[in-house]
Amino acid sequence: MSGRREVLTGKAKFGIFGSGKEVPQLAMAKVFQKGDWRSGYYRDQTFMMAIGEYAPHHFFSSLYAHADIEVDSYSAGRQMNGHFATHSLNDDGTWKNLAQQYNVSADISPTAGQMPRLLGLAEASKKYKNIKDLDPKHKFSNEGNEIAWGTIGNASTSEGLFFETINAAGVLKVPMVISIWDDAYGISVHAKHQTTKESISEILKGFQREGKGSGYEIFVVDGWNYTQLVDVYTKAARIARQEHVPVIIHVKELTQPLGHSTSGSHERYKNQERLNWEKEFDCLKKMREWLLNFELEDQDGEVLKFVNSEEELVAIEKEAKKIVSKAKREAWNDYMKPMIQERSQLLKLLEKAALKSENEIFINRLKRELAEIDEPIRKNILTIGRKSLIYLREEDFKEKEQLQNWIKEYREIQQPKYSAHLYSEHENKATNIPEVEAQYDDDSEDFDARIIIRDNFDTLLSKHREILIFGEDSGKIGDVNQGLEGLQKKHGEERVYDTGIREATIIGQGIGMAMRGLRPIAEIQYLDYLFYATQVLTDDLATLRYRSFGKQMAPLIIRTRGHRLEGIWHSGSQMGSLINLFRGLYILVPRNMTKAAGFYNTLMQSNEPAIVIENLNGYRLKEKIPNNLGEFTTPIGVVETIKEGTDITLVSYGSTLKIVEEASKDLSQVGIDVEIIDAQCLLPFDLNEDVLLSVQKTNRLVIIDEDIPGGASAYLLDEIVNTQGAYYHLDSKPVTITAKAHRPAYGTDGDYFSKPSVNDIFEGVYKVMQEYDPVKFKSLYS
Ligand SMILES: Cc1ncc(C[n+]2csc(CCOP(=O)(O)OP(=O)(O)O)c2C)c(N)n1
Ligand SMILES: [Mg+2]
Repeated sequence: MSGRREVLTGKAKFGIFGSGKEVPQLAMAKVFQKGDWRSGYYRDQTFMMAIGEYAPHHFFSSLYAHADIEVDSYSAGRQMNGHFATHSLNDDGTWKNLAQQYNVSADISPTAGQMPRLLGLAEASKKYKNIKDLDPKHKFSNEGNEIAWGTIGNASTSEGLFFETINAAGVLKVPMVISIWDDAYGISVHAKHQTTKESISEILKGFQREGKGSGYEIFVVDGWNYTQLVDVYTKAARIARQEHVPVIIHVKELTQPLGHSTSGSHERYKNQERLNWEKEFDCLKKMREWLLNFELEDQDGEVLKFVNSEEELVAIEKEAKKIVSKAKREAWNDYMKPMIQERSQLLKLLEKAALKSENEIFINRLKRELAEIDEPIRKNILTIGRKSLIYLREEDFKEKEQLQNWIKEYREIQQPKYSAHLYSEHENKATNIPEVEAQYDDDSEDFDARIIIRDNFDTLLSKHREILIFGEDSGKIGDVNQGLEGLQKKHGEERVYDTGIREATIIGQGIGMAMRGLRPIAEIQYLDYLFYATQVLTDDLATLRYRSFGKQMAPLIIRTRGHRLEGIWHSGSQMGSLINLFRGLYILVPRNMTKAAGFYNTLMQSNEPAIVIENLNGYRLKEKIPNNLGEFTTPIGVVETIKEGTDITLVSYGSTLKIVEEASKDLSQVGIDVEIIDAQCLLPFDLNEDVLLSVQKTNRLVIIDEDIPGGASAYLLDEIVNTQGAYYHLDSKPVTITAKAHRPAYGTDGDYFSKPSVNDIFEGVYKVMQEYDPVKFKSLYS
């Protein structure tokens, strides 16, 4: 109720609480051990308090979105309240000892989005159990004894991710216990619209194991019955921990006493009968009755009780309310204090500047406006400060300079609170790993390029025990292109293995295992099928470091293949969508297998997530095998000039570069000398601004892209022209040559008419030169 009031009085924007789900969470907390993991959702407030990771002060601080990780330790105010997390990382980015602490993976809001990651968290236990010496210091695991505990609302089990995870965990046989908090509703929508037969345990019955066979143990229990809950949770923990058998606990008969959130009331969608039942069966009310009536005779015949009378219980409740009220006051004061100080600093500077300014009246008006705000926040402070500079723009005096400096500095201090930790900010961040060139023996010969990938993975698997590679067809046959040929046999089925066809949970496996100190390489067979996992990638993986303010990470490497393919579902070219949705990951687009292998080697020296898109049509092309496999690196965020030239800069990436190179030969025949730059990485792009240097020389720019118009080419153009400032050096309009707006048609002609061809590139570049010098370069078509 206290939290709700903070929203109603405007101190907090929104609130979502754990009411009606408290008692089963106590039972879960009882059996949750150090080293275990939770992957759950916004209702788990009681659980978090019961394991000691959520105090009343914290409860209010996160409601106010206190932007300080020491205060709102879940997200430093970046997430709504009720999104929990513990810290896996020290301030310097190194791992804490996860085996000796309670672990809560940072929650996300999309319903069932916690499920794929849960699978990986549970699978990590299996790896720590089955792979010898994987964690000799027991920093991550105690021989795989940890359970991954999932929680999910009844309505959220309607999501595909829930069913995909249930099936996959049954196949993998991992120590995962999923609790379903069933209050018969999802916001206002009743179970009859959500779940067949209105019962999730009823429809999951086919997963129940029989005897020693595979499958789940499934429990159904009433959420208000504390003793039964403790019994069920004790059994569930034993089965999952000791037998590595997944467990489902369907916790029924829970309620929504305050409705879903602060956004609405449940009287709007429940009838009187249901409302009466909810009052009667509120789990706290039932537990209170149980506490009052509890009696147990010990060996000496003495009767043990929790409380002796109703009055004693009321006194405890009163005391609890006092603690909460005090915490609320303190949390609010802690939240406001720095901002009140910051406001007075600005007010003083405004006052001084006003005295000198011809616009004194206006500045004083702004000052008054700020001073009159009861509870000023940073937006108020900066809005006024920045507006004042408009009035001062034509004046020049010391006090104005002080004001300007204060505003600049204030922004520099405040902005990171909201923007830091999208990527690693530690020394070994991926973009800090230096280039180590591939080296070759004098007599090195050309081989099918897949061999480089394969032998490089072989070296990495030998070097790093914590690497695990998995995906559809990755195990037995060593991937569809044989980049992993023979590696399962050599490194074992626990380390190189097949999965079902279920992209979202393949990524989930990777995220969860990466969060527990392993180095998974999850394979998505073709780039076009990555979209099944898009929600998991964009909502969970890409935001993890950001949403936990750098306190959690999942250094997952995703290996896929695409580039310049044919057909609607096999085009391999949707880079623009990745760039837009996957900020927080690195998007790497190597032009050949040596470059790709170099990226894997770079990533293994760092601890950040990335997607490497190999060229599907490059595995059988010939490349020489470097003699420093596992060691040479491709730097991240660095472009490479693959042909120098003077007339025009061409930027492209992936296997389109082969076509660009071909076109460049034709162009040189007509006297056009192009410079070709391989972008190599789309996120981040060209940190050294080498393309700018090239444009300074050529004064012309063409971007060639296999993606749709406005896709990755628009991004590259913006980066080069706006961010790098190439605009100032251009003598011709910059041009993008892209695929058509539709998905590519199939077949060779489909490709020719869908994606940029050698002709398209020749003509596009020629046109730029023709416009510049029409006498030398005659029009091709008129
Ligand atoms: C993918 C997605 N769709 C919709 C929402 C909005 N939403 C938030 S909670 C919720 C209902 C969830 O109900 P349930 O799973 O039963 O959990 P409960 O809140 O009842 O505990 C919905 C629809 C969301 N967060 N994510
Ligand atoms: Mg519900």
